[in-house]
Amino acid sequence: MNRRVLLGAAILLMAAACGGGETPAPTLATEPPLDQPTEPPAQEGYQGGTVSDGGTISGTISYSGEIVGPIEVEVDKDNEICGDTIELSPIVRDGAGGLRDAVVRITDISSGKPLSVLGTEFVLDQKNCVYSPSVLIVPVGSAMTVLNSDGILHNVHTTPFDNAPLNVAQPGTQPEITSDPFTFPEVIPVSCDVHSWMNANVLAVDNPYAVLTGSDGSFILTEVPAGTYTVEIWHSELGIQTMEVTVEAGGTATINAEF
Ligand SMILES: [Cu+2]
Repeated sequence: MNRRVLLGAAILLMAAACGGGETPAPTLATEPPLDQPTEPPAQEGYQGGTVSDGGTISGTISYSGEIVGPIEVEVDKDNEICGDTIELSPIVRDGAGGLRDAVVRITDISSGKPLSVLGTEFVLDQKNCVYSPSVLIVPVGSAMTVLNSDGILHNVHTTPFDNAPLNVAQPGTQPEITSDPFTFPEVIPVSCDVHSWMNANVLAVDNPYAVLTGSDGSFILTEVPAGTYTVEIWHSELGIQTMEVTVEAGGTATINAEF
């Protein structure tokens, strides 16, 4: 190898080391460190705290349409636990028309009482091959515990859009499983792949102003900071109604809505 070739190779090596001829900027010891955040900025979300002079939203949700059912489903497996028939009542109301198991919730509130007022444990039980409760409200950040009180195989299957799905066999020997924590507010259907009639809904909510109507269709949301809000009324079979409600400090706003 002659001298000329060696020189050429040295120039090529230098060019490669310098990234094609660009000279890297020198790093000075006195240079201040770059102010780069190592964690993503805090997400904008609901702020829970003390509510002073809050108001109340209360009322009754009713249903005036036709009642379908109860629907009798013939049980074709696990009869010793599930029975021979299951009665499904998708819409339940009392004699005055009060609609049970509707969810009344504020959808656009950014601060108020803490999320923890919804509870600390959110449990869906499987008992005699029926989910209990049929509607479960869970705050985002919390998980759902699914119990198997039956001691037979169930397969818990959720079908969310935005949250992590759950699709897991729960044999009789496994009395309890836990979902991932919910991260987005949405309605999440739950079903069992073993027993086709088993259905429930989880309502993941991002604020604590969400409540199920009682057997007479009544509900109450307390400690609502004064303001104007969008209230959504959801029922698994009847859909959604929304309305605007203004709550005065210390006052009561009434919602009497009908499906
Ligand atoms: Cu099942």
